[in-house]
Amino acid sequence: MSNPTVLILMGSDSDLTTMEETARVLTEFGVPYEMHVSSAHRSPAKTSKLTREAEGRGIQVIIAAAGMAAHLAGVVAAETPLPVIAVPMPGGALNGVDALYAMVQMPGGMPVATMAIGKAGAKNAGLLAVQMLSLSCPELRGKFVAYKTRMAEEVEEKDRALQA
Ligand code: RP5
Repeated sequence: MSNPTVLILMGSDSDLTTMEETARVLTEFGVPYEMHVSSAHRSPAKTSKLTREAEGRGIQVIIAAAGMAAHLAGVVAAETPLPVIAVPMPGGALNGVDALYAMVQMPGGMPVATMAIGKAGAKNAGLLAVQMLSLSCPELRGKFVAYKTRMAEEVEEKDRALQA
């Protein structure tokens, strides 16, 4: 996509099925993004280059997804002033709890905004990025408010059906 404002990094192509949920949300809101497989461990130089160059290319939010010993969000946060959203991937012996603990336990001074494990987290990463971008984009804010209104209406419809 041209002029991406969100950069999505994932540690492996095995994370792609989950992270497609983030891409779906950003597409729904019309937010241009760029997605790369880039590992903190297997391709540290590539991860560093993508991260360091991001702000200069107009990226405003970075989303980092990884599983197991999930260092990706932390190493990205170390190399950029941009906000970093972390998504723990399921899989491995501990099915994402390992990644969740790694991401949520960043030491003081180095924040990453950690989402839930798996698809719910991937979806919320997209939505949180939209909220961050909304702070300087009234049109996007309007879309997000409409999204929340729709969600409340859907709950109402389900409750009405239950009461009928
Ligand atoms: C992490 O290890 C990746 O983010 C992935 O979730 C996990 C397993 O990677 P693969 O062995 O499937 O490439 O680095």
